[in-house]
Amino acid sequence: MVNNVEKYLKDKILEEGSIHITLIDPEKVTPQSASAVAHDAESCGTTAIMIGGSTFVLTNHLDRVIKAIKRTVKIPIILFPNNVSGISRYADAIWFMSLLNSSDPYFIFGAQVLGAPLIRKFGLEAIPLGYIVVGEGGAVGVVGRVCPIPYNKPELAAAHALAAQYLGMRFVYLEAGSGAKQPVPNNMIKMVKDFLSVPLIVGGGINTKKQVKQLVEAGAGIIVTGTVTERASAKPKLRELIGQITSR
Ligand code: 1GP
Repeated sequence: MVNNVEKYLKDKILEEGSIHITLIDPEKVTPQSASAVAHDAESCGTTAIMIGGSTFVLTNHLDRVIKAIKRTVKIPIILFPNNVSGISRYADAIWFMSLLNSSDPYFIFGAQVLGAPLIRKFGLEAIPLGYIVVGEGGAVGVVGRVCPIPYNKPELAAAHALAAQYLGMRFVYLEAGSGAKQPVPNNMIKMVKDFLSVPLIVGGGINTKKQVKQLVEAGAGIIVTGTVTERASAKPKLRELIGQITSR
């Protein structure tokens, strides 16, 4: 078990330059299939497992999925909640995230107020994260009532990211939306990274080794992939994408 997940992630980024995290959507898995994916991902060199999706999941099911993963892997499990219902006592940590470009205060600070006492009660490690949606935004764009940052406005992404850092958030996540046609553009990553001293997480629509290479070169500290794990033949793809990071 990892005691301090934030330190573990930051140490890994320092050691390896960039790392990979596997995202599992609890709504799309059974406890058995989730632990199989987590096992494959761990064996390919992923650094942690994130658990979250954009729609509603029953707490009972979420708990069972996390417990099954926990029995299978040693790497930490970090909640990536879309709402208070995405909190489980069985995880190791939670991204304590604010959807910075939502037009609804609930997703910026409301859900956080409701969730904070629960996080304390469960003894979860809370890691503050500024979450920014760019481009189409996919389901999170709709559910989170986002005012998305256009792909051709990297300076707006950089301003949001810098504001997150000045507010004390210790990670920034640029999200293109799960299954996005295009990942976050490389020039946007570069500009955001130039502004930031905290680690930059990038996710959404990442499918190829070439994309991973370019995103890492542009400055992504953490690459998140989710949809690729939902395919029947996920392991070779995971090996290919994670291998692009670990083999550098
Ligand atoms: C979504 O960024 C993540 O929150 C992962 O996106 O499912 O497209 O890999 P994909």
